[in-house]
Amino acid sequence: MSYAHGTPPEGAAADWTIPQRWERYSAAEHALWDRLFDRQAKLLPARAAPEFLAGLDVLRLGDSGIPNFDALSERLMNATGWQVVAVPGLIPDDVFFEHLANRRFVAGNFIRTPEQLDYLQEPDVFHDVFGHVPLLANPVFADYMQAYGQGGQRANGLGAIQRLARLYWYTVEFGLIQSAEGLRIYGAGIVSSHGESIFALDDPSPNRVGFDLLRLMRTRYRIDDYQQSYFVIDSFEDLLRQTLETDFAPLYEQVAQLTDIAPADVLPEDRIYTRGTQAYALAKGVA
Ligand code: HBI
Ligand code: FE
Repeated sequence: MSYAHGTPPEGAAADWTIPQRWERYSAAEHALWDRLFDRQAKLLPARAAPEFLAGLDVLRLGDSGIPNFDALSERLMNATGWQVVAVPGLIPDDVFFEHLANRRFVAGNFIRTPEQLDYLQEPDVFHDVFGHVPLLANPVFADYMQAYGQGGQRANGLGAIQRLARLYWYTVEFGLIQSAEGLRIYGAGIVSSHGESIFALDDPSPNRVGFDLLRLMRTRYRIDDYQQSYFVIDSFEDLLRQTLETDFAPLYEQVAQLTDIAPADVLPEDRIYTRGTQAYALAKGVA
């Protein structure tokens, strides 16, 4: 269910949280988590950022079954002072930002059906917990997420949420990072997707472009298929430093004066890792 506007649904608190009700998951739902987990666990050691893999270990996400948010929050609290709280689905932007600004990550408490193994429209517990929570055990990324929440609260007052949302999309959801072993994935939308975990690193179709905040905030994104461009950060320290040092208000004004960039476009000034063929997107008739 989607709750983009309005008041919290029946049974939810004023901040839109609900009890996880861990005891209500069926054996089949726990087994589906295990199946999704095992599939990604095989793929990710050679592909995901070392910081993500370390988070899986520290938080013991490999233990069988859908994680209990209370036990998970205790480990996460010890690592970086973050918690995981349950919500029924998408929540309003201002409520979402308020949680992040206070180091609370909101996670859907439901799990996809077996028919939705590879694609779903609303973030479920596997996307939210497996995809997002491991990096919250990393102190630098943990600070970045809080800074994003605080930035969201300011963007709200400046009418700039759509611009700032692009930063979340191209880093937190679909980011790539340079590592000693070459390019690695860290975005939650990639690491929680079997297909995109391969596509984002290995497919010749998408562009892979060096992170540039102004350029990124001009770039539209697609929500219905694999990305046509990915942005590569040098390190989480660099990402955090840039977002803390940048004064976003003038940046939003600058972006407003410039044209949007289409998801597949490459600019002369881009720092290009891969110039994509866009063959995948072209075959689907979208590029
Ligand atoms: N709600 N549950 C949930 N999860 C999100 O990722 C989310 C949301 N509401 C709003 C929102 N994201 C956006 O504001 C940001 O991605 C920018
Ligand atoms: Fe997400």
